[in-house]
Amino acid sequence: MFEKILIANRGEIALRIHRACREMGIHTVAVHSTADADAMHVRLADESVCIGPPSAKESYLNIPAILTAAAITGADAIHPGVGFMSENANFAEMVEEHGFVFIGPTPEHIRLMGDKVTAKKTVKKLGLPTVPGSDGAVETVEEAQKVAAKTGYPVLIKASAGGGGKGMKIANNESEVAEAYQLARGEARISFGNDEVYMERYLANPRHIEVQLIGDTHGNAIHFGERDCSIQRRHQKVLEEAPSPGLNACERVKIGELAAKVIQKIGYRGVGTIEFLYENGEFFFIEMNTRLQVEHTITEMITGIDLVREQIRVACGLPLSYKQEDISFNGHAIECRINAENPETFAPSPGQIKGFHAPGGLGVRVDSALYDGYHVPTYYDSMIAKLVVHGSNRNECLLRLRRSLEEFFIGGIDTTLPLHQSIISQPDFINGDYTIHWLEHFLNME
Ligand code: MV4
Repeated sequence: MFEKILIANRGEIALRIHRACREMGIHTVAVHSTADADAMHVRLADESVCIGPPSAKESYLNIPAILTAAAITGADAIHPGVGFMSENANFAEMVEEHGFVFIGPTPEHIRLMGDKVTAKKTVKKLGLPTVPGSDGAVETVEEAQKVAAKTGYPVLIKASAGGGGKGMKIANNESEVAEAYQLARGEARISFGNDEVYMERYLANPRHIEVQLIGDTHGNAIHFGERDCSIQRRHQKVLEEAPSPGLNACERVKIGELAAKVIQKIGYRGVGTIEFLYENGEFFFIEMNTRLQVEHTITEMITGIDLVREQIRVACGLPLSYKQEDISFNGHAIECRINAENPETFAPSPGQIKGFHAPGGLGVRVDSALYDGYHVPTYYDSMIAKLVVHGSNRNECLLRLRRSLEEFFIGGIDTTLPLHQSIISQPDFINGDYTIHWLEHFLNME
């Protein structure tokens, strides 16, 4: 096993990784910007290295500084966490070239899935249902019009290098195709430096369902069921739950086994998530994430498994500790992402924390790097805490979540705690009756 891991991240996820390391007897190295010298992830780590000024580009995204920090502290491996370097194939390659282990998939697997056209071709060939549309990249307006006529309207034009909704355009009829096609390419070129696009039938009102997976270097791959991530605003997830209130046990097992077979067949090492849109009882693959995700916590709550521990084990070349038949699903879990934002305008609300009380009790987990007196910096993501609640069924989970949100106190700044109170008291949410558009409709009505 590794003796020392450098955690190339900050905030709650750096703490989450540190905790797994501690329990495994692994020493940790924190890296931080000058703005994060007082951060909790720095305080808890065994050692820390300042890697640059506040801007993420010069610190948490600064590859030479991170590699140097790993070298001078004698780390064996680098954990990229979420965001930042976690899906950067070039970084993964450089980490390995410098003699460290990248705690994640191979650079080849990151590239394969980072390109949405090659990802879709790969999973389709291996048996996953995909959205009807173009067979790969669409090179010209004429080709786009042909594909649209065959697929039927509305169609969606998507960037191959995309994800997160950038470079995505809808065409509702033939007259809209040419313009949507050019706009999508232009946006893709500006955002990603790659203007390749592909096309799909536009699904009007789906749920966003993702399957948690892990593969090891011994040919084993298993799934941990799904999460429903439909409650989102502007492609930012707000609340996630597992299992999805929209699926039955039969659908869950079927999609989980199909997804696990894909990562087993490509020889995938590490944790990963296969994302689907789900509409009218049908699944359609959209993307694969080749990293640990923020919302892995709800899967941990219903399975009782430490996913970061398993991720570190497989990166080290050890076999998975579990077989598929060892995984059982117990109860229900919901995660609320608490952001330092105005709960109505979503304007960022950085500043000093004046009073902090986290909820507790049975089935309640708070992952956060906050403390009383801490100054939330302006430079980074606004997520400051995750409230993760487990119950023996969805109703118990909701009652416990309501109680926990009431108990949670974060003073001195605005947070999205009241937004979560409001979401979980809506009848649609209580009934599990929502899709990817529900939150934005709800916010527009208020
Ligand atoms: C779609 C779709 C409808 N039809 N694909 C948005 C970002 C990228 N991850 C995929 N996205 C979508 N792809 C087809 N064929 C609707 C979305 C979408 C979406 C997907 C997941 C979660 C939130 C979303 C919000 C708006 C649109």
